[in-house]
Amino acid sequence: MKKNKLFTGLASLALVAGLVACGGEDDASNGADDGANGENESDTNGDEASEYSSAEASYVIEAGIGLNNQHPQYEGLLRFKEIVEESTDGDVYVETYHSSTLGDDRQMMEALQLGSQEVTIPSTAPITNFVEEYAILDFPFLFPNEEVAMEVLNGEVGDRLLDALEDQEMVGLAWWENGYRDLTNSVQPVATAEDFEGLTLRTMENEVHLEAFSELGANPTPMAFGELFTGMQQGTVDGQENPLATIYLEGYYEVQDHYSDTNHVYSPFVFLMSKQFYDGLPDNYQEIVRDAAQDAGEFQIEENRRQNNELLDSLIDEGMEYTEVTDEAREEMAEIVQPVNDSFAEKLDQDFVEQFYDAIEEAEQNLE
Ligand code: KDG
Repeated sequence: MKKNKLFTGLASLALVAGLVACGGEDDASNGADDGANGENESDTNGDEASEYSSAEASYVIEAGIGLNNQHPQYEGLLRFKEIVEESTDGDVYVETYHSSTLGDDRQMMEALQLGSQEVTIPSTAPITNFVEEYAILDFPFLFPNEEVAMEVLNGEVGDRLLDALEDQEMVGLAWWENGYRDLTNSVQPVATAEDFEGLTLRTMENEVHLEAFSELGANPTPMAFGELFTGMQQGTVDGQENPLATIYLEGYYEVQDHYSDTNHVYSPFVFLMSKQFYDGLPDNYQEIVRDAAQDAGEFQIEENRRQNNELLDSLIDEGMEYTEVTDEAREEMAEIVQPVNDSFAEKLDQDFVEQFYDAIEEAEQNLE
């Protein structure tokens, strides 16, 4: 199990503070040799091998993600495709697109709202621009480990967040996992909170991230995921933060020197479907896509955790310098950003915030 090496129990601390204040066919382990941006060039974006065809299907799902075809997220998407096509005997056909071919997270969500794209699976951070409650998921140092996070997300409070998407013309079918985010940069080793000073860091489009990194002394700048590799290559940003699997499989070692296991925030993915499309499916197909998103998600989560846990040596082999971040250093970072969590928590529905922190506490007890 990958733990946030810091704080079992930090969530309860945050609770007090907050409330007082207010299938792929690809080998996913070989990003190193696959050319620019860690991609496997043999892949045919949009048209993965299948015994079915879009021409014979009654429904076609265009599913796009930002990550490349080496990432477990894409493997999960291929598993979704396989289950859906087999269960409907090809009557629902799934076209899969990776590497932001259909746009960045925000553009793809907007396309879902319009009904011009059917599926995307973003990290939760940019969803905050559509449903403000999602901000809570990106509070730094919130979840003590992945199991607690998943227990919370698959419980009532997670359902509440998924239900809230419907007003935004999207249906949340399942929680998938990106994992704990770590830091890379090309300027200096980052071991302590002080080392963030002056670093220009690409962040996702999310106010919590922007404020938290500012609080740490960095210069955060929001940028679409698809522009990040070039941004680092050209020196527009000094660094970025993402889970280890992304860092390795996207080939960031080609343009970054230092990696630190900050584990500063747990990042979930949400499997989103266009509401317009979902509502137009017959009941039995709605059930099939729901179950398929869940089942493919279980596979994705397992594979994602395996890779997040195993890829450090490969990253070092590629020449990145690894700086281990101690629990004390994480604790200091957490203290510095806690006021950001508290001020965002104050802006949200207090009932929801309380329910959310209670759910973390309960999940911790259940999983002890
Ligand atoms: O496919 C998911 C990506 O589009 C994105 O959400 C990855 O965490 C991410 C980031 O840093 O933008």
